Amino acid sequence: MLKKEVLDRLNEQINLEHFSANLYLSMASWASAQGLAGTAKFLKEHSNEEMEHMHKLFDYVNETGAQAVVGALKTPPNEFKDIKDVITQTYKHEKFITSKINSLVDLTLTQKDFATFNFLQWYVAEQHEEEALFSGLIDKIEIIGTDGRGLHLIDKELGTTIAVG
Ligand code: OFO
Repeated sequence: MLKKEVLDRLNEQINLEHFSANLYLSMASWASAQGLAGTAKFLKEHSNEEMEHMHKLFDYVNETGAQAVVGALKTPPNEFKDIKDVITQTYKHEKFITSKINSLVDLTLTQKDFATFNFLQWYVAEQHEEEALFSGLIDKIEIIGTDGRGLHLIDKELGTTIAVG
């Protein structure tokens, strides 16, 4: 049985993953409106991955016999400066999610909840992959540049980039 502190934080994480899905969906919509079809495809796929992360947590909580809570979501931003701004914000958001996962893992250790600790290892590995992906994309954008041909190349590259997770 889950301890209340752990359950509350798992439910908070469900909400955060759900928000991440909406954030990337909003970014995909912005990209589509700018004519950046590859970027829109990549971000929409990434949004779907976040929904899976949310469902994985949701199922885990319910499997323990506790009740997963689906909470309210704040509206994600829908205006962005340019493609670099989008990917930079994504990287920043993932670093925030990593800090939330890490503190949740820490809580499971202090609460001696080793089953949840074990379950969360998938998220620890996932966050490492996502941070590496987005930081690598920022490096590419900086090398290629975002003027005319550069923007076209980045959009093409994103269209073939597989969302991790
Ligand atoms: Fe973006 O990763 Fe979920 O957890």
